[in-house]
Order: sequence, then C-alpha cells, then structure tokens
Amino acid sequence: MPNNAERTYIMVKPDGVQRGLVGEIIARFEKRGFKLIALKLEHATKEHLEKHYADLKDKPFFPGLIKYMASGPVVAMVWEGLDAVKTGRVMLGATNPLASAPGTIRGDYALAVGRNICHGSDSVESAEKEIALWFPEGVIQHTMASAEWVF
Ligand code: 3AN
Repeated sequence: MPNNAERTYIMVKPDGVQRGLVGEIIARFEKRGFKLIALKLEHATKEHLEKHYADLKDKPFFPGLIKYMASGPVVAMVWEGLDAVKTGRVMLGATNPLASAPGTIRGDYALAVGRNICHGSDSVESAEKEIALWFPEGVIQHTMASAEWVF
C-alpha cells in the first residue's frame, strides 16, 4: 500500500505573495493531486525565521535571507499525498532559478536565488519539524469525499 499520507511544508515567500503568485502555486499542487491540509498567511518574526533556517545560520547570506523573509507576509501550507516531499521539491525547481527547469515554479517565475518565490521541505524529517514550527496549533484532520474512491 503506497503512503498517500506523506506531508510536506510548502511556503510562498514574500516575493511570491507580493507578485500575486499564491493562487498559481496552490493551483499547481491541487491539480497535481495533493490534498491541502493547512494554510495561513503569516508575517513571521525574525526569531521565528531564524528557527526555520537554523541549518543555514553560518552561511554568509543568512542575514539577508532573514531580512527578505521578514519583509512581508508568507503563505504557510501543508500538502499531503504520495511522495509529497520529493515531488514538491521537483515542482518547486532547483534552489537557484538559473538551474530550475522550465515547467517548475522557479523555472517559470524566478530569476535570482535570493528571490526564489517558494520553499519546500527537503526531507520527511524536515517536513515534520517545519509543520510543527509553523502550525504549533496543529493541523486539521479531514477526509475528502473522493479519498477512498481515488485510491
Ligand atoms: P531550498 O530553499 O531549495 O531548500 P536551501 O535550504 O539551500 O534551498 O536555501 C534556503 C534559502 O536560502 C533559499 N530558498 C534561498 O532563498 C536562500 N539561499 C540559498 N543559497 C543562497 C545563496 N547562495 N545566496 C542567497 N540566498 C541563498
């Protein structure tokens, strides 16, 4: 039985929100077949973003990354489905838009690594941590009418 309940944390970054790409990004995940589990608009504090990007704290671009991420609201989402983490990363495209294939979100809408529109968890373990960080209140449990029928 495939694991159709894998979850990933996907975030539209401030530049994606500012450029009006929220609907486009949500539409791609919906049409691909993923199930929306949680969604909110949040203007994150620097402290919160430093926790999210703790693994990158020694990188030279870290201060600029935090400033950019705190510059406006982000859209925090949890999506569920088969191989949600890996497929989500493929849909986002490579970290540097220069290397992102056309047809991916970054390959279609981004030019610069420092303004790459979206974030997606890089492993199931990171997804669990990120979901707990961004949704400390928990996420809803619901069953779509079609769930049993599709799989
Ligand atoms: P990804 O977001 O694809 O998982 P990470 O985790 O390596 O990539 O980097 C997190 C974020 O840090 C990127 N989305 C990007 O905004 C920023 N970043 C990564 N590398 C650079 C860089 N060389 N210069 C500026 N920003 C960077």
